[in-house]
Amino acid sequence: MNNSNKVIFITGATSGFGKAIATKFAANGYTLVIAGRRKERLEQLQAYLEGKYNTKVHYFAFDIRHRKAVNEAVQSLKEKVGHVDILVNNAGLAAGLSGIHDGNIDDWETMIDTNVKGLLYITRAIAPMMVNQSAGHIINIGSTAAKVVYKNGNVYCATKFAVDALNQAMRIDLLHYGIKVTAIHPGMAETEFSLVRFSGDEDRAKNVYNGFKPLQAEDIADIAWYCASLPPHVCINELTVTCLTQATSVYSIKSADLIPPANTKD
Ligand code: NDP
Ligand code: 8X3
Repeated sequence: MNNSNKVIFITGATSGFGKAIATKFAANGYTLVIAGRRKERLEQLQAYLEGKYNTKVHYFAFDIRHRKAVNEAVQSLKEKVGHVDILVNNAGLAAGLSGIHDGNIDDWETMIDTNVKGLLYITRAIAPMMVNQSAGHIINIGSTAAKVVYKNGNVYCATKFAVDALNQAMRIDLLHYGIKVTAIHPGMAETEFSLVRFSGDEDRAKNVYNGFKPLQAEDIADIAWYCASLPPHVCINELTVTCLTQATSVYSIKSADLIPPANTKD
């Protein structure tokens, strides 16, 4: 199918889910707009995807926390690309894992400014384009942390509860314009997420995923693709997805705890 006139804008495309979603949609012929702070990674991904999939990739390097930078990037996007069919609000992070009584307030501000305010800045800038088109799809990346709070997750979970609420609110506010809104709420996935959360401590980050097979970024990209390629009259409002061994933010097991098939000879 020729999707080259379709444009997807993905925030947080320099790694993890965003990069995998960019790759998936490039492979399916979309024109891409990718964003993140790390310009070299955006340049590399642009060159790789354009070379491999013969599709057009635009990139914008900016910090989603800076409203002026967001608005400038979107203005430039309007001039270069003209329209956006799909917005993936993916950029986000957890910083630290501490009690409400001893958490780092700078970390709290970083998470709120990125996961909530940054998402709002982008949405406020792009949604009017979709409203003018009376068409579009916003995919918000939430988390299992948007559904169930876990110990020391306090502010990260609060930002993701906010994403859940905003997802529901967007669906209502944009309903009359034929704009789809979908939240994908992933559980534990091995990306750079834990490395960022634990300030580059590789051992601590790896340890989060020890003893089970976590979600991979490509799993979320496949799901985003599925949500985006449904017939026009079908909208997935939200879905929660975890690996086999995780039920919620607080209930997960190791692969070794999976009960093998009963011995039929007994
Ligand atoms: P990664 O750390 O691999 O990717 C995060 C992306 O967000 C990067 O591309 C990063 O780009 C971007 N980003 C972070 N801060 C900013 C900022 N201030 N301005 C612009 N871009 C920013 O993690 P994931 O792929 O796992 O995370 C993607 C989303 O998924 C996040 O919202 C996260 O909360 C959520 N999530 C992750 C889960 C997991 O277990 N991995 C599970 C559930 C949800 P750069 O640094 O270049 O700016
Ligand atoms: C990221 C998954 O479990 O670390 O949202 O909160 S978790």
